[in-house]
Amino acid sequence: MGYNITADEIREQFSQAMSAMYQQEVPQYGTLLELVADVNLAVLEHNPRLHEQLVNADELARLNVERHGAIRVGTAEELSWLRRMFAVMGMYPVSYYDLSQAGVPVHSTAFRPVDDAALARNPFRIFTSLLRLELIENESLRNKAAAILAKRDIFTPACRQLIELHELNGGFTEPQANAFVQEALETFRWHRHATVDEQTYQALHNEHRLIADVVCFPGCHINHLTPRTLDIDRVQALMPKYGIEPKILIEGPPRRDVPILLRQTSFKALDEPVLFNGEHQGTHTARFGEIEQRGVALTPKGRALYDQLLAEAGTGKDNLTHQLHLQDVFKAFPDSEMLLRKQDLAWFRYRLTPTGEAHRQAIRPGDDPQPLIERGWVVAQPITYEDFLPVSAAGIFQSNLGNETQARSHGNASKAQFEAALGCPVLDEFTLYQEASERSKRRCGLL
Ligand code: OOG
Ligand code: NI
Repeated sequence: MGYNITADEIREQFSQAMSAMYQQEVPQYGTLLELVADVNLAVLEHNPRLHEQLVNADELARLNVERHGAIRVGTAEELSWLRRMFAVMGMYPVSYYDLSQAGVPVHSTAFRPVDDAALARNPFRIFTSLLRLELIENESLRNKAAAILAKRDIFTPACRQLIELHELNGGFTEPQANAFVQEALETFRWHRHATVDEQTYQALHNEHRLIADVVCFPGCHINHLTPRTLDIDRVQALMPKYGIEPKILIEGPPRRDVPILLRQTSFKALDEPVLFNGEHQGTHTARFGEIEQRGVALTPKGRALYDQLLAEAGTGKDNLTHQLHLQDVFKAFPDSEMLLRKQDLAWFRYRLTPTGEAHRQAIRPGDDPQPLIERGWVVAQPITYEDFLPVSAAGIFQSNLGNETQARSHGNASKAQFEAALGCPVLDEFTLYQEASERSKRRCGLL
């Protein structure tokens, strides 16, 4: 039998199926996709140089399929099964995020592809948070939540069987892959029927809205999907025209000539009808839409400077003031590809030009790429940031909890506990970017 379906193909199929399902569930997300597609088209039309850069860096093809989503789970067992499910799609846990710094009782990782070809094909990521019941102070409520979670199964039996089959055989046939995508989708589908009565829902909700969201439903519904835009300021400005109410602040760094890391904004979570005990009507507010603009990944040195400047800037009450203030503070962050490279602030991928190929034998391991770039032998392309930012994620969480501009506290990280629940260590994002950069240097003979 031919186990001939690649992980990339399964991920691509799954990401499309999720997007189709979420457009049906939350029609505003469909509107957001249209808005982002319109803006991206306009940006490319007006900026032929950017268009060409994206084509050369293999970035344009992935732009229209690119998105991330987010889910929240309740138990270690759910998290470790998700790890196995995402592995089938070539998605691995990268980085640890402590969201308790936002007053949110979860910690998280992002499942995503890690190698160059997989990222270029479809970089679908799922930001995955695990509820930290130990942060619920009320003991009886904590026990109640744990008991409710212990009873549910967020995976279909066929889904579990297919995951085990894949682990056994190391691959899927086409019918198995199709069945897997359909079964996996069920884990993330929205259910209007809560698994608890209204009193229990309210008690958990009063402790923290997020706890009710994680505990009271039969699955871990996808809570947002996020397309990638080339101009987030424009999308933010146009949202109201499309009937979408944006969150107050765009999170992350300011607008720059060379975009760095990740800028994000979202629309507010919708009030949706739910049923308690199969009949009693109520509402639940959890699901929203988000957009992101991605820039170059930063080295540890660049990231330290980013974190420092972001902390210095603080948060603002309205977006215009906040962005102007950010731009002012971020004047301390060099804003040209050459300076970012020279000062070792960002990661780049190196390629030989045809002239460079012709002079390959003149290039020595350890050579400084800069003069070769100036001579036209080598080009350096910014490596796109594929991960998330804890302060921004905190802002996204908070905007949906109704206290967006609240001060951010220190948190209570517990990476070891998270990894124990996950069943493996998370990968280090800096190592992944460094390896990508070094692979490219080696191909050029620079290493
Ligand atoms: C996740 C929020 C974080 C992002 O893009 O930073 C996030 C959630 O609300 O579950 O998705
Ligand atoms: Ni998100």
